[in-house]
Amino acid sequence: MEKYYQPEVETASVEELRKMQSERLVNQVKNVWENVPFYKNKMIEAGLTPDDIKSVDDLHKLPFITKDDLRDCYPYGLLARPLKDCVRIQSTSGTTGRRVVAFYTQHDIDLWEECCARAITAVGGTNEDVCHVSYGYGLFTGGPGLNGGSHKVGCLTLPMSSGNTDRQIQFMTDLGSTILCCTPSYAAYLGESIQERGLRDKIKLKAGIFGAEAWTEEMRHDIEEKLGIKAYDIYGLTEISGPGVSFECSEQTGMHVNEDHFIPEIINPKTGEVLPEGEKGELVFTSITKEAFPLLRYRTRDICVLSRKKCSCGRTLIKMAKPMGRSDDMLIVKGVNVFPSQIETVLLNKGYPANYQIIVDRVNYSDTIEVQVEMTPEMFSDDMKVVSAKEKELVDALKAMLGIYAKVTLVAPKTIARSEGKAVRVIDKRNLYK
Ligand code: DLL
Repeated sequence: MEKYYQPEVETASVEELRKMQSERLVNQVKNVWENVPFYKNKMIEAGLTPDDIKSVDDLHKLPFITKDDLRDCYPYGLLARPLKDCVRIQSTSGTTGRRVVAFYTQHDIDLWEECCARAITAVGGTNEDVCHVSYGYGLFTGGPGLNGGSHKVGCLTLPMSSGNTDRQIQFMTDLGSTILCCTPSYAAYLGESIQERGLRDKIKLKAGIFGAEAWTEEMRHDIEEKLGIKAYDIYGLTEISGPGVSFECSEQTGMHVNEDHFIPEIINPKTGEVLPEGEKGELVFTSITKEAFPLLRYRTRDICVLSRKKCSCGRTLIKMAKPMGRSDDMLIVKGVNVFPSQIETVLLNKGYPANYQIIVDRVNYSDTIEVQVEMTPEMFSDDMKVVSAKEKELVDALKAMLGIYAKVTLVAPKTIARSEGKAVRVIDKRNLYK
């Protein structure tokens, strides 16, 4: 029997949902008009007042908001509540200049945790479960979000955070973890480590909630087999609250969007035109219940498809497919958001020419990133010691910029293929989006 955390919403009729969305949208638009000068100015520029937004049908009139807007408004420019009402911040994994800081009131945290509780309930979680949370804790939303959801469901919650695989496996076997929450890469790695240690019979896992990065159906089957579980997807982004914006159910064919809090739209990323259900385009969200940090028509840059096809789980919430790519050049490497432009900045600052290539791969379920950089004829040396020292200097500078290790290989002048059109800067061998 399918269980729901909030059946009155999760199985509401489409009409009921639309009514709820319309009321909340109208209130949210009034709220930002009154409390966030940024939105008021944007609406005035677009010739709008709050009276122009009477229902979800008017949503398309509102201007979009982008990550650049968030950066320009950093840190407090989009706050819709006084700071004294805010109790938490979370932040994206992006580094200097690209960091996004999201604010939460206690009410915002409660609603976010409810969204995560819906996800846990959808995979069969109850107060009899032991929920092992191996997403990172801290500024990243993964750990705190699922931790809160697990509490709401009443699971015994293990706030493991990421890393220390031996300890993870020990707690998992000693305490009988039944639900695992982590990135799919880490789940696959844990599966492998458990098999290597011959402990497959000692674990009691039944389900996993895996997200924060793209993963394929092949990877799902591999994880399911290695861990003997059902593997479910979960999606979210810091800007819109964190994990639990959408979640997979027993059907495992896409994620139900928590539409009572986040209205999804699909747009043509080039023209901004809203596309009909079933068409592929960029996913846009409007947060209609957020108090501290409401975003209206936020462009996620994730390429996706929405579907209202009837779901066998009984939920009526619209479903989004697994993201199929991005409309910008952001890479997610080891769970960290990386923009090629950040890498270019480091290279240029260190006096290298803009002839470089970024090669991303996944080896044993762990992401790797290599930057091949051409030396100028003046820098060129065939003394290995000199070259290694230069490579080390770049590795350190990239680590400081990105927060992760990137291998650097310096190559002789004119060895990186020149392109006749746009330079091919990134070779992503992971084939994550199929
Ligand atoms: O990754 C929030 C999260 C934590 C989601 C734990 C799920 C589980 P950010 O670090 O802000 O937030 O990164 C958001 O990650 O725009 C997508 O490109 C990507 N992403 C998140 N979930 C998925 C998924 C968290 N299930 C960005 N499949 C998003 C594919 C995903 N991509």
